[in-house]
Amino acid sequence: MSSGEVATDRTRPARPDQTRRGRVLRTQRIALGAVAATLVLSGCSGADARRLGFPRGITTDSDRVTSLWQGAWTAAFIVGGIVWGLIIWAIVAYRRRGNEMPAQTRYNMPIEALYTILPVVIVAVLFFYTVRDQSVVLKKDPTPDAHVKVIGYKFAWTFGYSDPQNRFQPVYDTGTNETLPELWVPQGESMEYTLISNDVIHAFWVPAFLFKMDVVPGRENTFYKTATTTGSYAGRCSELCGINHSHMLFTVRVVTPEQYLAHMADLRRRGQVGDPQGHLSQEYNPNRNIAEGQASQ
Ligand SMILES: [Cu+2]
Repeated sequence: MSSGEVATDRTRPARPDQTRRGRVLRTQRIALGAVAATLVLSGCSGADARRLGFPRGITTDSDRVTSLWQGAWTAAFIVGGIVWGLIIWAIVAYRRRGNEMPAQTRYNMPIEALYTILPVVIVAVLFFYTVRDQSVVLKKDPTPDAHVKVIGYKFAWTFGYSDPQNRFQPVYDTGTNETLPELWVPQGESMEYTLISNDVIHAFWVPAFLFKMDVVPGRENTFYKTATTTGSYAGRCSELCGINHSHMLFTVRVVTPEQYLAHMADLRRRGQVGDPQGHLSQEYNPNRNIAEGQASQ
């Protein structure tokens, strides 16, 4: 290029609207990049992000519970956005500009009525959806396909299976020193859970069920669930029940109905027949599901 050809596009000043658009586009690109990087670095897929931190549910009412969770968070984000916006607007619009005392306003009836009525409306809407979904999730099933009695005690679980369809006689399972207690669940069958505590209040929680319920001494709590996806899932106690509460773990194994029946036959072969009550204190060391020495760590 000769010295006479200096006046190129590069030296021509951009029009103000072009510069502004460029800046907006750049900001948008950075924001999108930041969102994508957050999702990738946190190992989050689009579906994971849409669940807002909820685990993937594996029962027939998972979609309903997930929607309730998403709806509550959406309402919270909208209210939060409006409140943060108002705070920032007030900080900027009414920042100190001199030593004069600003006009003092009080007893603004429309505003006072608004911030009294609006929270009541928000709580009423959240209450409506919670009660609607809770009544479905806790609905009694008069003809369940399977039944398990869950006994919680310091600091383990025992599961006693009986069959409303009379395919097997009652059997029970308590886990071993090496393995956590296992709760076997037949896929696609409605299972009745009866929760019993032998000592203090525990809480039966399977995160993949998107559900937990207290296990209260002197009271039988019941719920029904139909698991749809086979696999192994974590289960735990979610009520601080004593010194080894954090060790009160179990594994949920959702299997096909055939595998479920085979496992029941297996428990019978092992002689674990009858009601589990009465087998706990003699057979079960409270820390039996924890390896030797681990309990003191
Ligand atoms: Cu517990």
